[in-house]
Amino acid sequence: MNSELDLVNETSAPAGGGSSEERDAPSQLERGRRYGTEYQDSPVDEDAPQEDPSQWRPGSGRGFREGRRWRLLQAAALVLAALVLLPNVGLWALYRERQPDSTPGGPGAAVVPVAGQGSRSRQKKPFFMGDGQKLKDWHDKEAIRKDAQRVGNGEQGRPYPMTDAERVDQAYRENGFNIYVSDKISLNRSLPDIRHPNCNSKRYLETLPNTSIIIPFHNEGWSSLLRTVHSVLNRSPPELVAEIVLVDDFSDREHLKKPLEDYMALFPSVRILRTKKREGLIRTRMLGASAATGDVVTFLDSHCEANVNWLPPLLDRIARNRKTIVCPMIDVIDHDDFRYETQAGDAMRGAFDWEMYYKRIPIPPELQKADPSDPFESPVMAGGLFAVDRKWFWELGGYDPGLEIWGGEQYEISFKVWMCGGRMEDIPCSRVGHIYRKYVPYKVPAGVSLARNLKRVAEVWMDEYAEYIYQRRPEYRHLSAGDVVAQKKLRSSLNCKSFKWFMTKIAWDLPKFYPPVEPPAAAWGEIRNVGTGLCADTKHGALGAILRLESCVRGRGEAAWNNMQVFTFTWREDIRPGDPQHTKKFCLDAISHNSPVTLYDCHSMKGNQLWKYRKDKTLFHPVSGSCVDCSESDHRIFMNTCNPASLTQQWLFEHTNSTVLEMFNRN
Ligand SMILES: [Mn+2]
Repeated sequence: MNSELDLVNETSAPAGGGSSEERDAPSQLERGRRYGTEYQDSPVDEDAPQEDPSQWRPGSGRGFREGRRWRLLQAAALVLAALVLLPNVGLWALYRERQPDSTPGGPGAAVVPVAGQGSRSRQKKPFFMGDGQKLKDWHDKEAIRKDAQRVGNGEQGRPYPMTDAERVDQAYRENGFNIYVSDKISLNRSLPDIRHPNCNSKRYLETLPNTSIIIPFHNEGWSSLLRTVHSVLNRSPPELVAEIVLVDDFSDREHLKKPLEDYMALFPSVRILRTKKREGLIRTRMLGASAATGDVVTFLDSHCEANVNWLPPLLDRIARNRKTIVCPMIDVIDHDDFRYETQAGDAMRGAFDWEMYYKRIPIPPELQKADPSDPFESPVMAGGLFAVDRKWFWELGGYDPGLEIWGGEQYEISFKVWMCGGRMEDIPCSRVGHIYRKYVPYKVPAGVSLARNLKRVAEVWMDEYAEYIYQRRPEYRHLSAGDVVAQKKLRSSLNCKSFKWFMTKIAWDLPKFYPPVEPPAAAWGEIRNVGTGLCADTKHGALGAILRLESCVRGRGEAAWNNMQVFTFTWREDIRPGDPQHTKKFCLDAISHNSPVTLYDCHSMKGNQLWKYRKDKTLFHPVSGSCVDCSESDHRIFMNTCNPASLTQQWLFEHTNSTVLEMFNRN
């Protein structure tokens, strides 16, 4: 859980624990790296997610002024048409049908007050699509053909050949990714079409709702922000884009002021809003949504690239069921060389562990579709990239306005939509790349607000399951969540189901990977070598530490402080520093039959972190077919050909649970 769009990953930490590099933009993605989201400040008025318009000012008056002029013209045209055509009801109806959808509100939108523009209503036939609706191929064949011909730096999503001058720290300092490289790549660069081949023949509804595309940003790089906008304009059917709303969260970089306004003046569908003070990501998104006029609101991060035909597959699902929130597949744009590739594992379900770290889990066979390119249900969104029917978003209360700065909001909206009568899907035929930053280049307030956000989500939505979090994070138990009365009222007025229902019907496969109650460990305590009488030690148990032999410190009081000799052989069949109640996220890891044993991020996928503690007291590593050995003279611990007769390959755990061990060894 981290910052902006951020997408997080297996190893990232929720609150406080995370280093700053874990916090990046929108929500969470995961990929063997860490990512985060960021932001926000004071809560929005609970009853008015539409915002106080005085909070906002249009960034460039142009957007609003021209919009107003256009609407005036349109109104005049309507009056004229009415005079001419009113008697002819049929013609009149036809005329209205053919009106371009440039009026705010859009089809089916109810009366929704919009920031800065007062309330409007629109009487058009409700946007409703049956399955009988005509389908169409939305691919822009001409654009695809032209893209395929492009050559140059970063084209086709290829890595940019970095020079030493471009590899310097300075290139990353302001953005957390290499802006020198970004600047060298065309704003209109082509991307590889890495969708499932079936996506090419997919047809979507001929009549789709249009969307406002909300892009919050804070001190974003020039080329990365512009490439986001260009990719959306280049790869979206224009009639589906009601507007692109850039929401500036109080940036101070010069290029984001007048230069950005001048540049965007070239694009009539783009408007810029600016906050008057730093609001944070969650609130900035809400502000963008409150000003939006499209039928649907689509949130993107400010350093993304939309891939081929990304929009129709999203809008199609919302057209068929307006209570569906949809997420594109989030691809990875490398923060060094900008190559474009899929996340590890590609299509997976969004989940969480009971410390509320965002996780991804495989799609269980029961939910796999005959066509793997079909939409699939996901319990939790990664965070920053999704589309939602605008009215439905506000019926759900938008985000909890009490969420601050950044983090936790993806759980809130996810739990809410599932429990309150909607659903959520990931759409494999819609792909958007996101730059996962190396680190977040600006200051993010410490973990306090994230903890508070998570506590709010737990208190409002998780019912008795909140207890599982408090057991792991006792510091959350007495933390104030602030006033959650309005959120609980919302939950009851929307007649939302219980969290137990969510865990049973939607995230039923999650406990297999992240059980609320940790199953018993197989062994724990010190690991003493029989041959040498010495103990396995990781010193401070830090990531990357090499396992070595040291004098056993158990019961030696102060001497133990400099060592880390307590390990747990967990139910996942990996070995982690720490006692069973407080294991670290690092696992004993070996890469070959003669490598040292090191601590590496736990991936929970067994593989090279899977160990067997056998009856002959050897620690067997199935992947390499070798055993843990050691040498008394230089205190090294290393993998070696198994020889159960060798005393240096025999190890004694301080405590064992024979039932669990037998179960493991039966596998
Ligand atoms: Mn981001």
